[in-house]
Amino acid sequence: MGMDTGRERLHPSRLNALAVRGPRYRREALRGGIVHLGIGAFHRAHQAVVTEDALEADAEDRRWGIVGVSLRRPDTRDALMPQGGLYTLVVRDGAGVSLRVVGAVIDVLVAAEAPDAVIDRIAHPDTRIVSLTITEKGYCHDPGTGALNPHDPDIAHDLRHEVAPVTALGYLARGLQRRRERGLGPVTLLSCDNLASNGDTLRGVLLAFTERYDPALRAWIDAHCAFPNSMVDRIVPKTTEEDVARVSSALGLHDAWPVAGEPFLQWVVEDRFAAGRPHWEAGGAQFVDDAQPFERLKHRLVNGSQSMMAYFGVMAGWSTTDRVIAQPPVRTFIHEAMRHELQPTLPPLPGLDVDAYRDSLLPRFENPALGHRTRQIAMDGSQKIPQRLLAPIAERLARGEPFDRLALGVAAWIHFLRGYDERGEAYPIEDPMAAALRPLAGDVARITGFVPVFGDLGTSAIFVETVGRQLARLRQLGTLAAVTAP
Ligand code: CS2
Repeated sequence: MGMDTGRERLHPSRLNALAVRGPRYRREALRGGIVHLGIGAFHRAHQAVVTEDALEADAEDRRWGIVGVSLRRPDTRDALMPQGGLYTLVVRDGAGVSLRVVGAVIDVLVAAEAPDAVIDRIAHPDTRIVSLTITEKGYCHDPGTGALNPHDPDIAHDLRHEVAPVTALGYLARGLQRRRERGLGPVTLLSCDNLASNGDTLRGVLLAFTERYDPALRAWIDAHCAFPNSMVDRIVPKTTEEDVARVSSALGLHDAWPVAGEPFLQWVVEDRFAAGRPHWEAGGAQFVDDAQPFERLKHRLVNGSQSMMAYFGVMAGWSTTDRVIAQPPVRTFIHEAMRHELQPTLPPLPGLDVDAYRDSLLPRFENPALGHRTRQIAMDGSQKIPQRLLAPIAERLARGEPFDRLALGVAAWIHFLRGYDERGEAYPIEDPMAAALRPLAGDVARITGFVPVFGDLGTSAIFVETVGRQLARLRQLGTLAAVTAP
C-alpha cells in the first residue's frame, strides 16, 4: 500500500489509547510458536485473528505468537514492522463496519532477502506449527492429480541445493533438515489453502520433494511431522487505498496495510497436532477427526460458485460479485447450480443443515460493502477449477447425472482465456499455466485434453461435448443469455 495519510503511525506505544478494540493481553511476552508462510491479507484476516482470540482467552499460554514470512516481496514486512507487527482488521457488510487492531503477528521475515533467517526460524526451538497460505500454485503440483510436478522450474532449482530456495517446499525442506540436525522435536505443518485434502496434498508434495532431495530427511518428516487437513473460509478482498484512508481516519493513526473482510469466518481443522496448538476454539475454530467433507462443501458451494461468477462477471463486465449476483438470471443460475449439481455430490456432513448453509451463501456473495472483484477471483483458474468444478463433474458423470450448469462454468473459464471481454476490452490472464493453456483455448477437444488440469476427463466424449456446447452458446449468445437458459 503506497499511500501515506500523513497521520502518526499505528504503533505498540499507542495501544493504551486506541480508539478501537486492541489486543487484550501482554504482547511483550509472546514467543513465536507459529511460523506462517505467505502472510497475505487472508491469513491476517483469518488464522491470525483466531489466534488473537486464543491469546486473549488464555493469559498464561504465551507460546503462540506468529512469525510471518513473505517468500518474495518485502511489502508486508515494510508495512507492518514499523507498526511493531500491528494492523487493523475491518469487518463489514451492508449493516455496518467494525475495527479491531490485531497483535498476534510479532515479526515478518522476507525469504528472498534473508533466506537463512527463515530456515533458522523453522528450526527454532519455539516453533511448533508451520502454517501456510501460499495459494494453490505454491504447492507446485499438478492441480488435476495433486502430485508434485518435478518439472516445475522452481522445484528443479530447489532440488539442485542452491544457496537459497525459492519455493515454500524448498524452505520447509531446509528448515526441517536443520531441525533434525539440531535434534529438535516434532512440528505440525498446517496448510490453510483451498486445495482438496490440503494437509494430505502438502504431505504428498513435501515427501515427494524430499525423496529426491534427501531421503533420510523424508523419513524424518514422515516420522516427526503432522499434516492436518483444514477448511478455511472468509471472503477477504484485496485491500484498497480507500480502506487505508478510512481506517486511518477511524483510528486517528496511519495503518499502512489494514485488511478488510466479511463478518463470516469458518475454520474446520483435523485435531492432529504434533507439538500442541493454540486454544483456537476461542476464536470459533472447529476441531474434527476428518475435515475433508467440510473442504468439499466449501470448495464446491462457496469457491465453485465464486469461480463461475468470476468468469461470467469478467466476460459480461460486472466487476464485483455483488454486481454479478444482482443480475436475477445469474442469481437463479448460481442457486440452482448449487442445489441441483453441487450439493448432491457432497459426502454426509452429520449435524450440518446443508440447505441452510447453501442459502446463507447468496447473501455473502451480495455483501455490498466488500467489493470482491471478479478479476481477482478469476486469477489462477488452472489451479482452482479442478477441485471447485471438475471434481464434482467427474462424480456426476460417473453416476450418469447431468452437469450442464457446471459445464457452463468450465466453458466460461475457457472463454475467459481468450483475454478480452464481451465489450472487446482486454485484460491480463494471470495464471501459471497461461502460456500452455491459451493456445488450446480455441478448441475444446484440445484444451480438455490438457491432463495437468483436466486429468482424464478429456477422454469422456460426454464431457467434451457438453463443455463444447456451452462454450459455443457463450460465444454466440453472450454470457447473460447463456446463463439465463443453461
Ligand atoms: C476466492 C477465494 O479468489 C478466490 O479464489 O474464491 O479467495 C474465496 O474468497 C475464499 O476462499 C473464501 O473463503
